[in-house]
Amino acid sequence: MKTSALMAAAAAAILAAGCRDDKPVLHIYTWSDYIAPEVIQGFEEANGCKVVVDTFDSNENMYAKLKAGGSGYDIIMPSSYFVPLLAKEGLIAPIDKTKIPNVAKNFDKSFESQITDPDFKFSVPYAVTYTGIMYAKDKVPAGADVESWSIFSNPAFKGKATFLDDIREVIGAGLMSLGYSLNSKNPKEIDEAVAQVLKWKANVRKFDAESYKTEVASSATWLGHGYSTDAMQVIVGDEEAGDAPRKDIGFALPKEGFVIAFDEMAVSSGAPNPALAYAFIDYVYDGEVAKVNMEYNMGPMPVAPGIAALDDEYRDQIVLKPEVAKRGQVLRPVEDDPAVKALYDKAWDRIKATGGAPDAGK
Ligand code: SPD
Repeated sequence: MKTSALMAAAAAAILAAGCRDDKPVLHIYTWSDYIAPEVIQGFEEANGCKVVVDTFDSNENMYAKLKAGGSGYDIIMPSSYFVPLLAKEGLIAPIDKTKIPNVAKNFDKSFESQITDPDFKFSVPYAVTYTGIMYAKDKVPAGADVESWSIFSNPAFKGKATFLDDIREVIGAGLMSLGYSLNSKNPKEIDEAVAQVLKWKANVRKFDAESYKTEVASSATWLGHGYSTDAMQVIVGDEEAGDAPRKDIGFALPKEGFVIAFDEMAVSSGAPNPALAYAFIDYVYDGEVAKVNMEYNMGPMPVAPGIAALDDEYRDQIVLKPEVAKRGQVLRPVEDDPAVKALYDKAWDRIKATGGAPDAGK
């Protein structure tokens, strides 16, 4: 049977009308692979609603979209260090704590020093990621130290390394490798960090905050500057999807220091459905929901009963050991100071404009 284009369009329209329902919709704007599908489904069933998730790959891109207006999002998940800027610009609304009782009940205070808004005035902490190096074990030459940022200058990785497309992460790696604070506001230190990153850039085929996850897994990339949650999801594998653990892939947190970055849940100031937004924030602070979410994410949420309930096989991979955690540095805001922001923006422009290895990824 042959169907004309018009008939096909009519059939599609009838089908769409038949499928339409009037459920309320919660729109979430977040990072990729960051909310367990079971959590979304559980929330939809419990609240008779539909959840639509859109993703961003950097705080800067998220901010640009919000500034352009008309996003229609209810919940936004900026990193903690970005919350002051969004609050200052009126892009997120003050939190009504009376609507999220699970947060006061279950927040794990041991994470308090890692967040920017400990009174939850504009945001509620969601989860934390650690930034390090995801690598293909069989490509690391004998004697090379994968626990050091300096591995990015090893010629064995020419055209096979990637950096996150993220201004604070990249400049921060440069700063920490030189022994400076991740949150430096010192122009001389930032200049030195740029020079360091440019040395590494001779090996780097691209800046990308998402593709390294699958590319290290397929050996298109051998060294990926990346987030702990993304790397651990690949390394541990998705049991239910039948993916075996990847023993050939490693993730290292460099000895010179690594980034600790909390991501938060904030209610958009133009939220079409703030009631559902609060219901979602409260839902993910339930201990059992948080456990499921953490075991999907492979990173900690500051939800005490959720951490207590983690299966032993996952606990060691999700919760950092204190001796490792002490090497980490928490990303703090610099973006709300226009002079410092301009310093970082200029440094980033120089990094992006200079050098780089030809794309050897294919
Ligand atoms: N796929 C999850 C990525 C989460 C990244 N969070 C931290 C970003 C700070 N630059």
